[in-house]
Amino acid sequence: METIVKLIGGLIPDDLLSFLPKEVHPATVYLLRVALNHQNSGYVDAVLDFTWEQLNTGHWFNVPVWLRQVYTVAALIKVKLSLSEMQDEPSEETIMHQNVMEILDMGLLLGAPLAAPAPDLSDLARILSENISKDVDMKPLAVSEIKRQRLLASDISGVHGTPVPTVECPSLESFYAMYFKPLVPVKITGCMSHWPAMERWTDFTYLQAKAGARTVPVELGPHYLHPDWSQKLMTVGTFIKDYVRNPESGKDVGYLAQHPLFDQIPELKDDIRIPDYCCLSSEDKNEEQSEDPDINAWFGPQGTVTPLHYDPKHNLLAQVIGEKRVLLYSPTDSDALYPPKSGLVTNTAQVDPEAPDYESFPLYKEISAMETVLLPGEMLYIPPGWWHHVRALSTSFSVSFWWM
Ligand SMILES: O=C(O)CCC(=O)C(=O)O
Repeated sequence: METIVKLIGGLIPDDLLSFLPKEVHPATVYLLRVALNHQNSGYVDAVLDFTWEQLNTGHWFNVPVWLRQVYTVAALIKVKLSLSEMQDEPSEETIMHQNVMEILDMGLLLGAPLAAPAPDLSDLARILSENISKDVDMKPLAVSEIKRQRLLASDISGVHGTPVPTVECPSLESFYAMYFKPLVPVKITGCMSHWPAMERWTDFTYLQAKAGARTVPVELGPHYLHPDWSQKLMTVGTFIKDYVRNPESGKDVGYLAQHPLFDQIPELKDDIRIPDYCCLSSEDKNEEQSEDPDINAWFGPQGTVTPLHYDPKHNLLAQVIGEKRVLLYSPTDSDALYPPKSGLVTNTAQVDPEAPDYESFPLYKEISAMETVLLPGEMLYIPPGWWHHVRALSTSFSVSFWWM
């Protein structure tokens, strides 16, 4: 216990207020100063709560970075105070470790990095996680388990499509000329065998050790358009135990969907490889201008569904564990998919290809889909603007790479 307090405490300097951005409100500085001087968590909780409210009002896109930095500083102060409480109450060790882990993860999810030499929350989280995840019983996911519970694409109701073309690990030049430039979807095989994740992630003991104690947002319910859909924060360990391992236990379908897990837990990034194709660009960019792709994790049991939608970026959806059925529609068919004209989800079709309502959406009868089943080790190139509908046929872990 003392080691954790020393290891983490030693990385958090005393002058945390000096990392606050200049835009911070003086009342916030006052509350944080009182919290530090009087070792009083109540004051920092107040700052975390009202900053949380501000961060969750309006579009995330419009939230200023400085406000997120205020959240990070408050999270660090909360961690510092919790560590000194831990010293006074050694009997509560395990609960306190988990509490500190949660504060760090909330800081990583909502906050923003501070200028050096401020401590990096992901370093603190890694050190703590290495010390608290080991004692949970988590068996490997046997390949036979995946096979047993697998659904066949032909069993899915609704429409089916013509096969998406498949190529084996094309050269950059041929991928560019045949698919990237003309914006043609393609399934790419044989390009992921060198990813350590292909082996490591089939072992849930491994995922538990690396990520079990980490808090992540999980989507609950049939899919994000459904009225019963919600989101809940939980640890990866709880998610695996209650939603991935035992999905039949009567709870909602749980999906760790579109989550930047590899930014939150950089150790897991060592298990994947950014595909070379992500260096291609449709715009004239030199090497310095090209950015790393946005990398997201999609992890869940059989039956997760991502409704028919499109994204504005190039996408490689890489399948690590299990199988997914993907339906694709061309951007030229957009009208026949009836996306709402206004609101938050104008990139999502009203048509459900698994239960099409031809009366309400008659133009949908006129168009046809492309279809593929992604197997472990396969990647699907989805060009910008192409509509896609995704259903997991088994327990599944995919990684998407979005880039411009
Ligand atoms: O795998 C999924 O469920 C959806 C993936 C997706 O929509 C994407 O990568 O853009």
